[in-house]
Amino acid sequence: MAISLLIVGHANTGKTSLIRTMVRDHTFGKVQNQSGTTRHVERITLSLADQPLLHLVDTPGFEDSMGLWQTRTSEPFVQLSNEQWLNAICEDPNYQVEYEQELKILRQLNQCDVILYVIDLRQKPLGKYLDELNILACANKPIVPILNYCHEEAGHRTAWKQCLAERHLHAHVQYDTVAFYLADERKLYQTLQSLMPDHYEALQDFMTQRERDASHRLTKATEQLTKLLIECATTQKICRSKTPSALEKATFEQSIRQREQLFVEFCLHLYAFQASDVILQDLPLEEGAWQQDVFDADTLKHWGIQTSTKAVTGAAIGAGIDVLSAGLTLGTATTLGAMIGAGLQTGYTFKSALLNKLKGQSVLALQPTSCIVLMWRGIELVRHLHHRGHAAQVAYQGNMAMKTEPDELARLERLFQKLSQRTEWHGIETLPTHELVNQLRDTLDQSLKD
Ligand SMILES: Nc1nc2c(ncn2[C@@H]2O[C@H](COP(=O)(O)OP(=O)(O)OP(=O)(O)O)[C@@H](O)[C@H]2O)c(=O)[nH]1
Ligand SMILES: [Mg+2]
Repeated sequence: MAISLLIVGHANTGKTSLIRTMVRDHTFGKVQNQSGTTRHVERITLSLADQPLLHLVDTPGFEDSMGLWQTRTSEPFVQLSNEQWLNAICEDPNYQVEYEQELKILRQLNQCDVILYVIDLRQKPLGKYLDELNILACANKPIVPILNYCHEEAGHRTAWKQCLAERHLHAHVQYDTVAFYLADERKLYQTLQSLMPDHYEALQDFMTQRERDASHRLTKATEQLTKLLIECATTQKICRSKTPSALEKATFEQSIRQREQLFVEFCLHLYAFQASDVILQDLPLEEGAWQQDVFDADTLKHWGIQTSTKAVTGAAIGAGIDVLSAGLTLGTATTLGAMIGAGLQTGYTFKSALLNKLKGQSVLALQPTSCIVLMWRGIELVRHLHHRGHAAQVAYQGNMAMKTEPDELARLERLFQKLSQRTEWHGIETLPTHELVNQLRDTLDQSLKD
């Protein structure tokens, strides 16, 4: 038999949000920043290996608990036991209209195993909330207080803990339904394990599965981000003149942005969110940050060519490049063209880039600094989705903070510079086993670890 959890609390404390986050389903119920959003009891089930494990029962919020609790000590109920009062008031025609919402909660009390009492920590433990606890205690069922909004500043945590302790409610759980942490969720299931020992093993397996799923999602997202970065770093667009036209630049930028958008969509699907959960601002691409000089010293070195000047440009080719593999000094562009045509071992892409340059064309490619921006956006997005509760209402717009130390920045620039030369990796399905790919993957793993 599955465990039945009754989710109760004052209106607008986040009951429906808690269920959405627990089931990772943003479509459950209706969530709104106003009281009285949930008007009816609604259920959803969490399963383990296709067997129902937990029934989560959402209820309308308490509105007038003080009035309801007063009836407990008035005629005709004062002589009754707590349990008898609960049953009697649910049936009494005099109270059906006044306490319509509250009675919907009370009618569920008999059928549940555990009550999760959701507290909005931004509110002080006022009398009306304490009366809700008094009413719930009449059912003689275990109550687990859920301290919601636990990641908000300046909550009333201490005052609440004190009030709960006075009512012998020591095993509370913090659980922010918007800023979600697996460790908080684990505490909830551990509390359930102690209350429902018959379900200990099943709850343990469930937690293990959840943790495995979370780690699997992170691995998938990291792998996809590695692919995005390699794909973008190796994207090149050959332009028809020495200076790329506005249209050529726009097309190139568009291709990078589309690739990033595909990554966002992949992550949204992976973490079971919808398109409206992430509305990224456009990738900032500065004018002029695009044109890569494929003839810079590093690029040439990669192909076994040593330049006589530090930053040789296309125009300076004629001034002299030592082709070490051939042991020759090239005097003119024509000679170089002939060398390439004759099968210089520099790889197809570089050959075509050289030839294009010689033909008065140019190449657009992503600068290492733009690759780093892309990387940070990706890391922040994955981090956000990993901790985004399924009740979150505000769309994520991206975090542009570049928290990189100068040394690390220089290392990343060198890494992306080297990656950008690996144009043979552009568009490949499976990433190669290569030191550069490992370095990139390690960088992402490290950043996503905490
Ligand atoms: N920042 C933050 N907002 C939350 C949290 N939990 C709920 N909210 C917001 O609080 C509002 C109310 O959430 P609901 O889940 O509808 O609350 P409820 O208790 O089901 O409300 P009723 O059905 O009206 O009783 C929504 O705007 C939620 O987005 C939380 O942990 N942190
Ligand atoms: Mg609700």
